[in-house]
Order: sequence, then C-alpha cells, then structure tokens
Amino acid sequence: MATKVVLGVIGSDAHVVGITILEQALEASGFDVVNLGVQTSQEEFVEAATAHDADAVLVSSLYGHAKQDCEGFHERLAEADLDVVTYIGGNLAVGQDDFEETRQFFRELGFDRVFDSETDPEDAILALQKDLDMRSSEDERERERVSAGM
Ligand code: B12
Repeated sequence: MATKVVLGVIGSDAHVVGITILEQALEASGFDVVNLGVQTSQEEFVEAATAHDADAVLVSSLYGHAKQDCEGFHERLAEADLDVVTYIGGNLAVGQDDFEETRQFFRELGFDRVFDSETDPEDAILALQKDLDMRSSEDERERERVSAGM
C-alpha cells in the first residue's frame, strides 16, 4: 500500500505553486498524496489526516505568518490520536534572517523537520522516506517486544 501524505498551505495563505510542485514530486516518487490546497485550517489538516489514515502531514507556508498559524497544531494532532511525521516548509518567517532560529522554533512546536524556501523537493522526499522507514522499523521492534512478552 502506498504511503499516504496529507499536504496543504496553512492559515489564510494563498500561495499555491510550491505545494503543487511538491504534490507532483511526491506522486512521482510513489506517494499517495491528499492535497488540501491553500487556506487550510488546522482542523482541516487533522480531519484529513484522520480520514485518510495519513503517515505524514506536510505543511506549507509562504506569507510570513506560519508561527501564529502553527501554534497548537501538534496538540490538535495528539488530541486526535494521530502519530504522524510532520514537516513544515516555505518562507516561514518575515525576513528569514536567521533560518536556524526559525528551524529551532518550529522544531520546538513539534515538527520533525523544517525546510526553507530554497528546498529541493527531492531532498525533502528523501528525508521523508528515511523518517518513515525508521518509524516502521521502530514499530516492528515494538511489535516483536510485545509478542515476546517483554
Ligand atoms: C507568486 C507570489 C504571490 C502570488 C501567489 C499566487 C498563487 N496563487 O500562488 C500573490 C500575488 C497572490 C501573492 C500574494 C501575497 N504575497 Co506573495 N509571493 C509570490 C512570490 C513572488 C512567488 C511564490 C512562488 O510561487 N514561488 C515559487 C514556488 C515554486 O516556490 P515556493 O512557493 O517557495 O515553494 C518551494 C519551497 O518554498 C518549498 N516549500 C514550500 N512549502 C513547503 C512545505 C514543505 C513541507 C517542504 C518540504 C517544502 C516546501 O518547496 C517548494 C517547491 O520548490 C513570492 C516571492 C518568492 N520569490 O518566493 C512572494 C512572497 C511569498 N509573497 C509575500 C507576501 C508578503 C505576500 C502577500 C502577504 C502580499 C500582500 N501584502 O498582499 C500576499 C499574501 C496573500 C495570501 N493570502 O497568501 C512575501 C512573503 C514574505 C515573508 N514570508 O516574509 C514573498 C516572499 C515576497 C517578498 N519577498 O516579500 N504572492
């Protein structure tokens, strides 16, 4: 079964080109993509991830309000009992003078990886494949521990 990825632009942001490119690149790499499009609320991400039993949620933001738009996002995912890989990318802060600070901010919010606007979609896809492989081998080890009564 193909890996399912939910993708969207969060908040009131209407920049559509980046996620369209990401959608195409993900599909070309064999992912099953649910593209929620622009101006997607946190609730819509959570509902789609639940409805499609997503493995990963990819959030895009270009217009400089990602920090506000993403506050509480991971708490909502946790409330819905969703244990998914989460990435965010785009133009994540106004100005983006120090991307390391921006990366740190979003890592602390709970995103597994944070990408800037220079990101080559192929690099993000390689990272995603790696993170999902790692998760499935951790799950496998956990199942073995449980069945061995450990
Ligand atoms: C085209 C454009 C618009 C168009 C959008 C048309 C459309 N429907 O898409 C219009 C004119 C509508 C627009 C409006 C606005 N825009 Co505008 N826009 C741009 C512009 C020129 C290009 C964006 C683009 O399409 N890039 C091409 C795609 C391929 O690149 P990308 O979007 O960056 O996506 C790539 C990466 O970022 C990354 N990526 C993106 N998301 C994700 C997510 C993940 C998980 C990963 C891994 C990677 C990833 O991968 C993508 C593919 O390579 C940029 C400047 C620029 N050069 O980036 C400004 C820019 C994004 N806009 C900006 C602003 C401020 C606005 C407005 C607020 C302006 C205003 N005052 O009204 C409004 C916002 C409206 C809204 N509600 O969203 C600012 C944002 C500033 C900031 N973040 O600090 C920018 C950077 C311009 C600038 N230098 O000031 N905009």
